[in-house]
Parts: sequence; C-alpha cells; structure tokens
Amino acid sequence: MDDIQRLVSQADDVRKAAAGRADPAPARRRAEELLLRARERVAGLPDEARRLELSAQIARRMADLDREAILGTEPATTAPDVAPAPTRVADPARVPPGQHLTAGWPVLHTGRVPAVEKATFSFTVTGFVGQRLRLSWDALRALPETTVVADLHCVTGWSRLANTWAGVRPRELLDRAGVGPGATHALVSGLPAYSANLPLEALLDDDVLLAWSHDGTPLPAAHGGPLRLVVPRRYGWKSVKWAFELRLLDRDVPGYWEARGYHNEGDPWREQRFHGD
Ligand SMILES: Nc1nc2c(c(=O)[nH]1)N[C@H]1C(S)=C(S)[C@@H](COP(=O)(O)O)O[C@H]1N2
Ligand SMILES: [Mo]
Repeated sequence: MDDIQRLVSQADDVRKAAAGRADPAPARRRAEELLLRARERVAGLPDEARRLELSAQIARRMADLDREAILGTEPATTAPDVAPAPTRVADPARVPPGQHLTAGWPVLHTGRVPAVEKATFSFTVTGFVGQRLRLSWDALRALPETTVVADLHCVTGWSRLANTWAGVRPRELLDRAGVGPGATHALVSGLPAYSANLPLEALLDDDVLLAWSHDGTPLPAAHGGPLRLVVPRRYGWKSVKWAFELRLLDRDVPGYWEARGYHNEGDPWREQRFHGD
C-alpha cells in the first residue's frame, strides 16, 4: 500500500471510530486532516487518471464527513434568518436517488464567509465575450429580474425543495457582453477562491440565475449573499456563492471541486457525484 492509500484507510478507521463517540467531532476533524494530507500528495502525482481516481476516493469521504456533521447537528446548522424548508413531505419522484430532505437549510462551503460590500461590489463578464463587462451592484440590479422556484441538491446527500430564487439570468449578461466566437464553456468564480464549470448551453438554461434573493428575503451572507449562482439541474457545488466573475472559455476547464474528484457534470438525477460515477 502506498502512502496515499494508507492515509485514506487511516481516515476510514478514524471515521468509523468517531461514530461510537459521545462527541464525534474531534475524530471527524482528525479524519479530515488525514484526507487533506492525502489530497496534498495526490496533487503532486504526474498521472492524471490516477490523480482523478484518488481525488474521487478522497472527495467521497470528505462528503461523507460533511453529511455526518450536518445530520448530527441539524437543525443547528440552519441559518437563523432563513425560514425552514417548505416541506419535508415530498412527492418521492421529486427527490433524486440517494438524497434526503433537510428540515432547514444547511450552510456548506469551504473557508470562511467573506464580507462582500455592495458599495465596492463588482461582477465581471469576461473571456470569450464580445465586450468585457464590469457591473456595479446597482448596474446588476437594474437588469431584468427573474424568479425561479427550484430544488437544491447537495452532493453530501441533503436536498431542500421549493426554494424561491430571484435574480438575473446569466443570459441577460451575455446578451449585453456578446458571446465571442469559439465560446463553448463557462467558469463562474466566487470568493474566496472557488469556481465551477458548465457547458455554455447549461449556463443559458431558463432556470439558471445569478440570485440576490431567496424565499423573499435578500440572500443571507452565509448562503452566498449578496450574489450567488443557482444551477438547479446540477448538484449544489455548481451553485457558486459570492460570485464575482463569469468567464467564457473555448474549452472545458475544471472548477474547484471538479479538479478535486467531483464529477464534471454533476447531474443529481444520474447520481453523477464523483469522478467515475
Ligand atoms: N464560493 C463557494 N460557493 C459554494 C461552495 C463553496 O465552498 N464556496 N460550496 C458549494 C456547495 S458544495 C453547496 S452544496 C452549496 C451550498 O449552498 P448553501 O450553503 O447555501 O446551502 O454552495 C456551493 N457554493
Ligand atoms: Mo454540496
């Protein structure tokens, strides 16, 4: 067994032991540290196929840890200023395979919640566009508002149904910037150093929004306020919080999680959770 596999199986042992503890949190943190060390080593591997395969093994386990932490503390992780989920009793046909409904709305992201001031806010549309756009908060808010009711499915297993989002369709921004010749994909970036990739057609879907409001209130900072991407037909990691840039590309460039073992497409109905699924 090599170093990386050893770290991964150590993390598995620690995680299993955590389940029996009165306070499983420290053991889960230890498991996470082991996985982060494994991930660091994976990043240095020259063979891309191997790198992605091991990244997926690590990402799967990180998602398991996140799920256990959320299930263990629900509804404590629910943001206080957000109404509970509208329903726990759903048409089962509306819940993708392997997902369960949450009572509230978990907050999930890497790193800290960044402070984004509307006074200094700017959103940039760049890359393979006709003309680069830089929008202030007021300029963005002056664009046509669309409301979308959509379900949010996190790869760690929770779903929150019937979210009412209001915001602007990326299509409106691209109507103004112009789609440049050769543009095939998009990369949307969010603070602090996060991104997700989509084929251009997926970004142009009717239900994709750069959202500033949720269930009738301004988007809370913890959930990506003032502005986040919402991509209802993909797992939640594509819904970039604290969005600041939309870049069109002439090729597919993996985003933050896609480069760390998540599936490139992330369709919940096909359970495209991790690379290789
Ligand atoms: N900037 C940023 N956006 C992000 C993430 C992140 O780590 N950073 N996590 C993603 C993941 S994995 C999910 S499931 C959703 C969760 O959104 P919520 O915290 O509003 O529930 O945000 C997504 N957007
Ligand atoms: Mo997620």
